Amino acid sequence: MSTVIKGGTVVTADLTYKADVKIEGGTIIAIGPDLSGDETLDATGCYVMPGGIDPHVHLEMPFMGTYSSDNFESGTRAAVAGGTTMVVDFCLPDPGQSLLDALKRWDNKSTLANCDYSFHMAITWWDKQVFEEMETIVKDKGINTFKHFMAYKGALMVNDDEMYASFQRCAELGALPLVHAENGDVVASMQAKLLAEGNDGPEGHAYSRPPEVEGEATNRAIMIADMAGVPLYVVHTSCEQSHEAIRRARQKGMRVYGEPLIQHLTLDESEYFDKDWDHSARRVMSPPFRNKMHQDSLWAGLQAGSLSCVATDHCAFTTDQKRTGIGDFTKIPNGTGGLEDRLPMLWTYGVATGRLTMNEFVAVTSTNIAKILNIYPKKGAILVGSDADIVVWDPAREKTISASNQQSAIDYNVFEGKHVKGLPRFTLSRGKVVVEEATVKTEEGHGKFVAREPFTAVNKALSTWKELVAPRKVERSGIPRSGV
Ligand code: DUC
Ligand code: ZN
Ligand code: ZN
Ligand code: ZN
Repeated sequence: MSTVIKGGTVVTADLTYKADVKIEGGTIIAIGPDLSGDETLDATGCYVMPGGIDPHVHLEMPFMGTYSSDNFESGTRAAVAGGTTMVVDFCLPDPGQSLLDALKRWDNKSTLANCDYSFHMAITWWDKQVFEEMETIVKDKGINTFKHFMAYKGALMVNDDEMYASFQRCAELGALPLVHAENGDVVASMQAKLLAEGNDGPEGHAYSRPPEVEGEATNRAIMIADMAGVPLYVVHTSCEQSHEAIRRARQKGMRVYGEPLIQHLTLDESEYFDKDWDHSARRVMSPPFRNKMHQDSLWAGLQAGSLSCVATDHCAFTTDQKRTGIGDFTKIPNGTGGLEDRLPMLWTYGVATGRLTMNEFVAVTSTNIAKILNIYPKKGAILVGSDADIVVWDPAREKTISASNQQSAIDYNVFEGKHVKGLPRFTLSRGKVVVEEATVKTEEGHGKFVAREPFTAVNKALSTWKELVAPRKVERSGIPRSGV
């Protein structure tokens, strides 16, 4: 059975051209004029683009005393409804837990997926067992990325010695370290002070995580990665301080990647002030939303290429879950949704406003991520042989975002009321039509795990730190005796 996407304009990260796309057995088998097949999808007036890849989601994740409310079924259903055809979730071992045991839990959860997916492995603690298991994770389990939390003190946070050891291990194995860059010690101290002063509302969350804590941690992680001789991926880059550190590193030749979220690009800190408690608490995430200066910095980074991809950090909690933090903002589960809205919001606020070209849109929602994750051109491309993960994008289709008709399992949407123009006409997951007009036709379990090979290019040449050469032992004749 072959399918032809007919009459559309193919848009990739570097080309825009009229062509039909023919699919068979889940892959693209031909691209060109006047193709025919058993089934035809009408793409007249539409752009045929690689499906979105969201490199940062948390589905059914145990976190802050609860579980995020979208699981692999509802989360990937939301993804495809918005044109995203692959997600990367974070496998989070409990401190002390074997990485391989944690992975079994993630393997079980993900059997519900409606589209393809992969995992990042989190390093939440450190000892010889973790060091050894990392090799199995990379060589046998198809995971080439390790996440490090520099915040969430007393829970997920790793210290600098642990991070440096893990980064060096990543360098040996050809893996890429990721960081959640916020100074967890300073955050914990500011949280305690705010609470002691009676500042217990959701605005306290924003006050306790200023851009400086993110900038400091980003700088520190970049320096540590450089000394370890590995590239670095900074998740949810939300502010100029962090972006500045990334820009500077890239200018020096370091491979450092920054990932702004669609939420930080389009929502600002006013969400935490002069709004009712539920409104603000629903928008509590880390890092928090920032002001316009930071938003402009993120848009500029996407335009100039100093920031690489746009994600969601989709980690959805219901209003009831958020309310466990009434009287203590540090207990509000951190996280917001966005999987269904990432592409339409970025198109509306990025492409339609002229901030991004269509090709840049494809680059930052799909192709750049595929390259960084080492799955290009299986994913992130419209090429013969690529997986048929495709979104047929209708620039004339519009809607007002509302929780009342979203796929996510939660009872609100942080983008409620935003009008978007540009939505999928069709979404295809490995050739299967999973969205047609506004109808979602997913098949639970259709999604498959995507294994990712180690990076062969990772080597000591990545470091700009000249001291990596063997230390020279200095021979001295006269050594004073101690105490003299
Ligand atoms: N930030 C969030 O807001 N939620 C999940 C984890 C994170 O770092
Ligand atoms: Zn994070
Ligand atoms: Zn996250
Ligand atoms: Zn299937």
